[in-house]
Amino acid sequence: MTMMRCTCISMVGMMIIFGGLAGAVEPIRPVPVIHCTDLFHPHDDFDDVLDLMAVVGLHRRGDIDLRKIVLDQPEVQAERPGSVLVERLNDITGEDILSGIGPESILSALRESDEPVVITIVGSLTDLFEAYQADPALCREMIRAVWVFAGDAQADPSRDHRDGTDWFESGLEYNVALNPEAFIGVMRSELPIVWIPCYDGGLVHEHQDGIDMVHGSYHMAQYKQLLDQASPAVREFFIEALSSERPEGGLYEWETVKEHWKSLFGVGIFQAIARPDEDYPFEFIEEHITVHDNATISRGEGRSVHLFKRTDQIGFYDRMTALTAELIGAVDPAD
Ligand SMILES: [Ca+2]
Repeated sequence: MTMMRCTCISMVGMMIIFGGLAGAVEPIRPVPVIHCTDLFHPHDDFDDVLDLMAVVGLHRRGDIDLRKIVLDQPEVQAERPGSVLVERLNDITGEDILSGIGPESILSALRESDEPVVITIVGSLTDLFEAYQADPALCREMIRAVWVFAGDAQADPSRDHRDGTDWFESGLEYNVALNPEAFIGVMRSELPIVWIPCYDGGLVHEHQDGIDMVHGSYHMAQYKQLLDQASPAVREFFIEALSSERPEGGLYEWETVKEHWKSLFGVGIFQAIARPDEDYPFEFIEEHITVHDNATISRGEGRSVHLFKRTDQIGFYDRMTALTAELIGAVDPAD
């Protein structure tokens, strides 16, 4: 993001919403982060594993202080615990990153924090919504910003979503459809919101649909590029985690999976939490939104949010892939 271009947002406002201002070479104070995710093992969507690797990479690099991984959907966690993957990365890195389940795991991390925390959400908004309902004063005081990776930038997208069709005839984006009430509640809350819609105009039917988006984070990356700076231990973790989807068991061959492409939504964007002033293929603009009762959002009037916007549509996929590869490369093993 180019700070100078964001004339609509004051520098002071950006410093509060984001982590602070610092160049690439200057040491920065790690920004405390709670990462809320529908990470399961075996996974539903492997992008949650890559998001985890990205936030752990930021933690290892000292950009963020990853206070907790909050694991969405307790009933699924009981069967397919995402905590397994957090613990494996702890083993590799020597870190002791905590994981937890349910709204209390957010509230306890907020109570224990000595400064306001950034919350990132890449699954349903259930846990934060319930935490906010239980203790709105604590959330208002101790949450610096909520980075919401969910929804569609258009209230009535031209290409339908598959999910949540009982809420909205064209369907709701997947993370919204997991719990529309929670999405509505958080987006209407008094918490500062950084909104990163997953899509802009509906699902991707053709390659060009993904390229044309302005406010959607959707992008495609090839595994060999994402992992090109990964240590052998991290690549082994990646192959084991990805292979958990194989009904026949066993491990994928790297030579085969490295050619595969993956759709992603968060990953490299997390870098802007602590380093908002670097050169990214995106920026954040001030936008006013109205959150409708059917969990769609229209832009132009209503509450203020910081909205994700691509600034380099042609280069977006490649530059996002390079950003993410850098973060995965930072998940280096313990010495
Ligand atoms: Ca997810």
